[in-house]
Amino acid sequence: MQTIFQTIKEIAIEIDHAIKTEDLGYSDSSNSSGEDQLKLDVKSDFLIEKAFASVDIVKNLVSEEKEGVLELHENGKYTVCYDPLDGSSLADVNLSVGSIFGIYEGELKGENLVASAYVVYGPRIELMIATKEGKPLHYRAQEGLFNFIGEVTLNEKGKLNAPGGTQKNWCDYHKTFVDDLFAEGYRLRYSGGMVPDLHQILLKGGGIFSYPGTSDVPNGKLRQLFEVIPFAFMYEQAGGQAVNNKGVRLMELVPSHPHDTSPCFFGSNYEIEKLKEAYGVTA
Ligand code: AHM
Ligand code: MG
Repeated sequence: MQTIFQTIKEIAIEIDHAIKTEDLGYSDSSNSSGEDQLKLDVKSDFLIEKAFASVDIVKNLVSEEKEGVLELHENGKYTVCYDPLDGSSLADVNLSVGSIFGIYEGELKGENLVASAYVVYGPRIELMIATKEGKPLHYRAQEGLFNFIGEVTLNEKGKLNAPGGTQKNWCDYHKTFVDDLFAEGYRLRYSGGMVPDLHQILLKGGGIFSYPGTSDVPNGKLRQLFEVIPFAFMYEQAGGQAVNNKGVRLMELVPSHPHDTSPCFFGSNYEIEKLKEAYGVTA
């Protein structure tokens, strides 16, 4: 597993360099979710595939930017599911973007995720790694090397509210839930990049990030294998919770297709319990 983390560190430095130096425009292709791909999406995907091609323990790759499963090493043990450049449409306005990695052993479902990691490309490059051994580990790059900053723990309750999805298509009880948080004094923090938004909540001690199902997109936008499950694991290891609109742990998701999405809510305990009450799904 350490080989995979080391590879992610090397990938992070390369993608960061591409973001800082390459063309920010669109390519002439679209991905499996029907979204136009930026040249940087394609380049980041290429860099990740190239890097894992020499890591024998990686059996398969599943990418947000590829249709199916790519077999790398027949005798490998793990499948790495990744979003090469999440929030890439924010690169041209110079906001932070990220890469997300879920490492699975066996069938691709939440309970088979064994580790996750994400990289934030901001003013600095940061990396968070979570395994079953304990709290997420936070690193920051300096001159190409990743220095360990510390373990990350969520407080029971935070102050930040990151409400995603098109507001006019929210259901009434979701709108009431979001309004109630603001009435309690929560502050809005939503950049449009789930990596920096969820990273901020983790490092500032807590709050909630939501991307609900809406009337136009009932299963939400965020993809289970590359986005939802890796961050659900990260939040649970930090002492928080991550659930869907039924109050079910996102770690219990079983996608039927690599690009399946799910409504998702990640936060510290107070906010997620409040969410379950608002959605009428308290056990
Ligand atoms: P992407 O993988 O195509 O970049 O989309 C995922 C991103 C998330 O980072 C972010 O939370 C969400 O899309 C923002 O969507 P919206 O513009 O609907 O708020
Ligand atoms: Mg994404």
